Amino acid sequence: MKETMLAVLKENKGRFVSGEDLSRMLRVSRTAVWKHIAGLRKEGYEIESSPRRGYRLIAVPDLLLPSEIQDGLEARILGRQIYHCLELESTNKTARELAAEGEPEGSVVLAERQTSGRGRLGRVWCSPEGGVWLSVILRPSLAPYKIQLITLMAAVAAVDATSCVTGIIPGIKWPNDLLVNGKKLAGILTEVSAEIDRVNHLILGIGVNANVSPGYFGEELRETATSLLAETGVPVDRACWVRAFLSSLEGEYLKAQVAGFSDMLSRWRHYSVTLGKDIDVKLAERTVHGKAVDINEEGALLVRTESGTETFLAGEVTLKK
Ligand code: BT5
Repeated sequence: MKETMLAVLKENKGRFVSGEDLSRMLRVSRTAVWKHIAGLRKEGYEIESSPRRGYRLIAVPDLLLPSEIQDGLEARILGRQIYHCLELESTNKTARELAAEGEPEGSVVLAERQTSGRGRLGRVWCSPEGGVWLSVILRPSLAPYKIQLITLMAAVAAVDATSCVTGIIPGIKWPNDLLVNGKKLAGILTEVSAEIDRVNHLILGIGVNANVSPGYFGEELRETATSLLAETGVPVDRACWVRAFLSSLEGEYLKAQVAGFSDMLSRWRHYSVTLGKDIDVKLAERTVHGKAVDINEEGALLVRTESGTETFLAGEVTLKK
């Protein structure tokens, strides 16, 4: 009901809609209209009311509210259900809990800030207000050794979303970073619950420094991180970014189910800033130096070293100058 009322107010943006018209259109009492208006105001919508003329929408809040994302969302499975919180420890953690309770594929968890955002290997992910901190629950019929492909797919979708909203085309650093001018704009964390031969569910988490002010980053990140705000000089429409991301991700996901991942992998290669470069791959027990030559059909990185070509499914890549 609240969503329908919001849609009516949006259609009439700038114009008053009388309480009587709203109650007639929505088939509810005037008191109910008033209550829903109060609910929308509580969410941050600025709505002017006039005793004679009714209600008019002045401004929508700068929050990633489900109603804002779903308005114009082209994806049908991803984002069908969206959970939004002002603050969470980690959207991946919440999504994991939901998935374990049987939450269907496609549900999305968003937070305005995370108090315990995580990167790979338990590293801290800095998640202040202004970013996009998002997790999607997927239930792909995929062998566990292929889940890296979902990380690569998310990176391609994030490039699509960023170029659609800002015109900037980030580079993808294998396996999970989006870079702009050599600095990290976004990171992806894919976590999986699996049996030996099949995936139960997968949590695809992505963090994008959308409108994070460059001054926010502490000393450690100042040299290595960037944001869309820093790169463009203007705040971006975060809801629009999320819509574009979910639509592109769903497109790639459905395409892969029918035709496999080869098209996505070609797109990944096109945006890669890793292939063709001299790199170090840091593993728990050693660091390998060589030239990144390709990725294989499982998303693993092929590196030509002095002693032959090695294949890496995980690892920390440093690009050499
Ligand atoms: C990643 O890990 O890049 C994965 C980040 C995933 C974050 C999302 S946000 C939504 C969801 N919920 C979560 O709790 N996580 C996911 P990794 O490759 O391990 O990189 C981590 C490193 O990036 C850190 O050690 C820092 O050096 C750096 N870093 C931390 N915060 C950053 C930020 N906001 N921007 C750029 N770099 C950052």
